[in-house]
Amino acid sequence: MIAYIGIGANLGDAQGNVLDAIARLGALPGATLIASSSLYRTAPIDSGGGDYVNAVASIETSLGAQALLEALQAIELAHGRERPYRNAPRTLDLDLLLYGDGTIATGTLTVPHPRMHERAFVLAPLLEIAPDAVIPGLGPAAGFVPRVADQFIARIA
Ligand code: PH2
Ligand code: MG
Ligand code: MG
Repeated sequence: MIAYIGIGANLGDAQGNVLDAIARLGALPGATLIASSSLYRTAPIDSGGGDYVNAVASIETSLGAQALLEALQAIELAHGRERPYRNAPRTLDLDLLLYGDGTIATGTLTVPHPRMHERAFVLAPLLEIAPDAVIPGLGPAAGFVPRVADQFIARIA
């Protein structure tokens, strides 16, 4: 299965945390890193704190979606992730964006990520590594880019 993971951080060494997360994704038992995007500096959306560093990675994995989610949460915890309130500034956030062409809705997991098509910080890095990405139920990710043109995002050189 090919899965796409959204990566974000805006606390501590955000850039270092994002790079470490990409390395840890590739080192997961049952996963191989396929591609990772550039890092992007992005304005917080519905969130306090400073600018975020965001990226997207793709992995080939034999893990089921729930097992993958738990692996992502373990990496977040390794970076001291705390959840004092919704969308609080965070050392590391790993979101399962796409899991093959699957749609999943359980109490703990919704795939595709329900807000991914509204966020430039997801769409730009996703399209960098997967220009033809399709969001199940919504269509080509590229079609949503014009609607997020007002959200600040800059590729980090
Ligand atoms: N994540 C959020 C809420 N807002 N804004 C930016 N720029 N980047 C994020 O990763 C982000 C956000 C919830 O996970
Ligand atoms: Mg998130
Ligand atoms: Mg999250």
